[in-house]
Formats: sequence, structure tokens, C-alpha cells
Amino acid sequence: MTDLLAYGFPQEFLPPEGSPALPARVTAVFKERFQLMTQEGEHYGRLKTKEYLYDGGRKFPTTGDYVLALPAAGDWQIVETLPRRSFFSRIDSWHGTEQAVAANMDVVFAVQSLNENFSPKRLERYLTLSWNSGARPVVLLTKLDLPGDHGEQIATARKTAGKVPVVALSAKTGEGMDRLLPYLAPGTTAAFLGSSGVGKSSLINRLWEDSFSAAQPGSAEETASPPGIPRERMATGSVREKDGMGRHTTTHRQLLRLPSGVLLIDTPGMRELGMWDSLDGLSEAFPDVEQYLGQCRFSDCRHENEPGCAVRAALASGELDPGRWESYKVLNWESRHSHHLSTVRMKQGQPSKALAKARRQEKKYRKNFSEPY
Ligand SMILES: Nc1nc2c(ncn2[C@@H]2O[C@H](COP(=O)(O)OP(=O)(O)OP(=O)(O)O)[C@@H](O)[C@H]2O)c(=O)[nH]1
Ligand SMILES: [Mg+2]
Ligand SMILES: [Zn+2]
Repeated sequence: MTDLLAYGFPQEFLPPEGSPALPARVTAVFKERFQLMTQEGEHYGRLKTKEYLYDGGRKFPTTGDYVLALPAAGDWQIVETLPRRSFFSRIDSWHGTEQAVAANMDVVFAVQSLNENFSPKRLERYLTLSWNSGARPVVLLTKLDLPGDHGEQIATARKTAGKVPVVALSAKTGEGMDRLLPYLAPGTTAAFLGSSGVGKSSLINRLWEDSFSAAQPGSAEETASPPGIPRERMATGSVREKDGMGRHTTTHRQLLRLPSGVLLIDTPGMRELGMWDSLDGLSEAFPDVEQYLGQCRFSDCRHENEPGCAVRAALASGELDPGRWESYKVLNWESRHSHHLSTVRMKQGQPSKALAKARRQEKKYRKNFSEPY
């Protein structure tokens, strides 16, 4: 019998003995099928139509979710998504809807590699959404072994990250891997997020291997794979020479448990990372900007040419970095816009003229920002 508590399942959510629906954690999502870790090992599940489509109000599960499911000979029937302690989502810019990425993480690793992939602007996006998720963000700068002096990129990342820890490491040589340990206590769930090719799966493989070699010889952890999960590595892929971009090797989100008891969620590289309802995350990620808001003479100050504008004054005196102010404006606008897109869509039922107009406005707004997001 699998111990679900070892999969992070909170004790207080365990249903009483004899309940028809059993607890499970979603370890992967494949279109309409869900891979589940249950007390009876690994099973697949589908959403029970009545509960999810007709009754409404239930959140569709994503990788990392805790659910209740009715056992069956074939696919189990998922009847409930239990409350989340954290949830990472972004906007699906085509449909204007929220796209779930992972749930119930304690830590979000925002991963960038120390080469052409490194981008402080993209890092700001990851940090905003990570803060917003409710989990603790940590920045990982990978491929420390690549030739060159990485001091400047590391310093830039530290500046951008503010109070968020920044760890530079190499999955190839193992340098810096030990600095991850404080974030990987047994029972912790950590998600790896970042562009394709930055080395998320390679890091997970390294932790997987190190975890096996660290297990005591002859112990249960050393000899047995975690129940239901083969002792295999995540697939990794090559990157393009020119820009260090990966080829989208990982195709689905997968939660796996290492023998050390830590739970890791590997995710496919994200091409775009649009804000979804992220104003809370924005406050956390941009305290240097937010401190001036509300200080202007006029409460409806647009921070353009109004007299007594605290933001303009801080920019003029050099106290506020203009790049940070620009980033803040873009992310703030997108966060508010995400509501607009979804409201328009919900009203119309389908992508509509209003949605198309909103997209055109968005495109126009973004024109000045060459950085891919
Ligand atoms: N030099 C060096 N290369 C690395 C390191 N980590 C990963 N790589 C290489 O980077 C490439 C991409 O690694 P992956 O682990 O597949 O990247 P990923 O982030 O999982 O990419 P997706 O699954 O596409 O999102 C592979 O060729 C790896 O061998 C590292 O620490 N140093
Ligand atoms: Mg991968
Ligand atoms: Zn102002």
C-alpha cells in the first residue's frame, strides 16, 4: 500500500475510513486522463461528468492536485479537487483563459541558463507569477560549467530577484547542487519552471541519481523504486547553438518522488508567460516600485506629467530604476487585461470581435517591448 502522506497528501484531507471516494495525488495530466498516485498504487482517472461539468464550482485538477476518486476496474472517477495551498497559472493567450501549470508546490524554481537564454525581463515574469502562486520562489541559474564569466548575469539575477534566493549550479558537473538541499526537505513539493532547454529535466535527473546514491546501501529506498514510478530518468534534449533554445523535449507535467522523499514537478518549457490575475505577485516581485504608488499628490495619478507625482520624482532622482518601472507597467497592464480577456470571452461564449479587438490592443501595447515573454 502506498503511503499517500509520503506524496505530500495532507493528513486533514484524508477521507474517513469506509468512504467510497479514495484520496489521490495527480502526478500527470494527459488531455482528459489523469495519472493518479493512490493508496493502491498508480491508477488513471477521468473527471466524473456530473461533479465537474453539471454541478460546477469544482476546479479542474492539474499536476500536484489532491483529489478524491471512486475506484473502478478501468479509469477511476475523480469526484473532487481538494483545496490548494498554492497554484501556478498563466494566461492562455489564444483563448484568453487561465492555464493551470502546477498545484500544491512549496517551492517554485524559476530556471534560466547562464547563456543566451538569460533574460532579466523574463525572470521578472517568472518571479511575479511564482510569488502569485503562493509558493516560495527560488531562482536557479543553470549550466554554470559553460565557459565564460557568469558574474555579471548572476549579479543581474540577484538584483532582479530582490529578496528571492538565487542559486547558480551545474547539473553536468554537480557544482552548486548542494545549495538546493535547503529547499528540498522530505515531503516538500518543488516545481521546475522555465524555457525549453534551460536544463530542468537534467537537474531533476541529477537529483534523482544523487538521491539513489545517497540512500543507505541495502535499505528499502536503495533497492526499490518509489511505488508505481519506474527507476528511470526524465528525457532530456539538445539546444540550438545559435540561441541556446531547447526543442521542447518534456511534453507533459510530471510529478515524481525521489527516494529522499522530495516531490519534484518537471514541466515542459513555456514559450510564453502571460500574466493571469497576478496583482498580488506583482506587489511581492516589485516592492521597489510599489513603495512609490499611493504617494502621489493625486490619488488617480497616471504617473505621466501630473504635478506632485512620486513615481516621476523617484525616476528623476535615480531612486527608481526606469527599467523596473517599465516592466512593472507592462506586467500590471497584462494582469488587469487578463480579467478583461476572460470576461469578454465568458460573455460571448466564443472568441469574439471584442476579444479580437482586445488582442489587437494588446499587440499594439507590446510593440515597444522587443523582449519575448
Ligand atoms: N553544459 C551543460 N549543459 C546542460 C546542463 N544541464 C542541461 N544541459 C543540456 O541542456 C540541454 C537541455 O536540457 P534539458 O534538461 O532537456 O532541458 P529542459 O529545460 O528540460 O527542456 P524542455 O524539456 O524542452 O523544457 C541538454 O542538451 C542538456 O544536456 C548543464 O548543467 N551544463
Ligand atoms: Mg525537460
Ligand atoms: Zn504619480
